[in-house]
Parts: sequence; C-alpha cells; structure tokens
Amino acid sequence: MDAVTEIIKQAQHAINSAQDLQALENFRVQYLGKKGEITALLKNLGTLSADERPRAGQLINDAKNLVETELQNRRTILETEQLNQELAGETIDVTLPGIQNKLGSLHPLTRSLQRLIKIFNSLGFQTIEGPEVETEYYNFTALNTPEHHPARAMHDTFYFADGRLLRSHTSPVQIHYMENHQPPFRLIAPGRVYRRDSDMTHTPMFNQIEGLLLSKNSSFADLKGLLHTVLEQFFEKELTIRMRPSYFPFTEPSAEVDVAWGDKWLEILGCGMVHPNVLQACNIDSEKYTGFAFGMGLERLVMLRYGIPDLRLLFEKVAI
Ligand code: 2NL
Repeated sequence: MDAVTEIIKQAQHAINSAQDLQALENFRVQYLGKKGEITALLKNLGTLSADERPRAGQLINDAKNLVETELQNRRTILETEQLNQELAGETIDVTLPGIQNKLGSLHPLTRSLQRLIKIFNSLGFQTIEGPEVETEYYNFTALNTPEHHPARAMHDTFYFADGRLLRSHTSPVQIHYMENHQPPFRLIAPGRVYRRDSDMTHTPMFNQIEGLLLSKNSSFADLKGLLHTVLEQFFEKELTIRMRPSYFPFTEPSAEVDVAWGDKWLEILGCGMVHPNVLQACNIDSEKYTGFAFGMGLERLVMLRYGIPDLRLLFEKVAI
C-alpha cells in the first residue's frame, strides 16, 4: 500500500511538472507503459496470497485510473497552450502599413483624349477608328485633294514602296464610314497621324481628332456653336472664339478657329462645310445632304490645358 501511495505521489508530481507533450508522453511510458512502474505492480499481483490479491488489485487499478485521468487532464492543458502559442504566432497585425503599389498615372494625352471623346459622345457623336496605313485614294483623292497638291508630295507624307502611305489625317476613317452609311450621322475619328515634319513645334507622329456631321439642314452656325461648346467644356472655362476664313480642299467654305488666350489669339483647329465632291465620292447626294467637318491636333490642346511649354515633353519617358 505504501509503495502504491508513493508511486501515485511521484507520478502526480511528474505529470504536473511536464512542460510539453513529449515530456508528458515520457512519464506515461514510465508509469503505464509495458515496462512501467504501475504495470509492474499489476504483474506482481500473482506473487501475493489469494486473500491479499483482490484488495491489492483494486488498489493498483484505482492508482492506474487516477494516473490516466491526471495524464489526460495535463495533456488537455498542454495542447491548449500549444495551440494558443501557434495562433499567437500567426496573428496578423492589421495596424502595420500595407505593401504600397507604386501606381503610374495616365498620360496627359490619354486623359485629354478620353475627356474629349466623352464630351463629343454626350453631344451624340459616335467614335470611329480605322487603319493607320492607307491608300492615296482614301487619304487624298476622295478628299478632293488635287493630284499635285503639296500635301501629297514625298517630303510631306510617308509613303511605302508599294504606294500606300501613313495617313496624314484621320479623314480616311470617315470616308470609309460614308461609303457604308447614309446620313444623318455625327462622328468623331481620333487617332495617330503622320507627317514628315520634325522641329520645335512638329513631331512626325501626332494625334488628331476629326469630326463630321451630315444631315438635311446643318449650318455653319451649328458648327460654330458646337465647337464653342466643346472647347468650353474641355477647358472648363468661358472662352471667346473667332473664325477666320481659310482653305482646305475637302471643305468649302473653310475656316480656322482661334481662341482668345491671355492677350493673344491662338489658332486651335480647322473646319468647314464638307465639299460636295467629297460627298459624291462616297455616293452621298450633295443636293440632299449638307454637313460640316473639323480637325484638331490633340497635342496642342493638351499643351494649352496643362501649360506644357514644349511639345517634345509629351513624348519623353522621364517624369518631371
Ligand atoms: C486641321 C484641319 C480639318 C476636316 C479636317 C474633313 C473630313 C472629311 C470631310 C471633310 Cl471626311 N473634312 N476634315 C475638315 C476641315 C479641317 O482639319 O487643321 N486639322 C489639324
């Protein structure tokens, strides 16, 4: 009896001092394993006399159950501690600063183009696009441009060996459209255009937005009103504009539009009533329909809007 009491005492002490699950398992083996101390006591029962055996057996079994219960209790405690430690290690500190994504921003040309498209769309103009490589017919002939007009010359337009060319304006996009649609319609054709020009104020590639409206009763006054509205919305201020007589092969009459900017007049676009020859080339009855067209350089508008002093800054990669 004393031996059993002593073993229980030692086992209890050992179990409660175990600091991790492995140490606890070692103690289980020490007391309850095949060669454990309590197991040994049970094995020894056979050496006792028949009248001692039941009481001793009862005693040792009780001891075994007690130690098993205590082992299980301690195991539960250690498992909970271990889990809590793991969870603490995995905690996310939501107050830490996040990983910063260094975002770029849209190019001023892109922003202005998107704004202009939105303004025109809100006024009922559809946006259309077309190829940058064109034929002489779509870039010049259909636009009433004479065979020997200087714009056709090799030193003004980029030609390919096969006679095709890089479009020098986006008008060909509208010619294609007119070939396949009858008026009324209103369109804008934004896109890159190419001219053999390179100096302080010209780049060989630039962006143009052309517009075209055809209907049974459109007037030059409508054209002026439309352009005034669009420019005021684009620059987000009241503007004074004027129209000066000008010449383009594809419009008659033609005009250039100037904006009062500080104490100067700045030329910002060209326009006019579509020439009957252009309509006829596209199988549109010029007796039935009239309309106006205009073209503007996007870069110039962007430079004015953002106060960019040099055209070439728009095409450089380095941030200022
Ligand atoms: C400018 C002037 C202009 C047009 C473009 C046009 C297009 C068709 C028919 C008639 Cl399909 N005209 N476009 C008309 C007048 C002027 O551009 O200075 N652009 C930068």
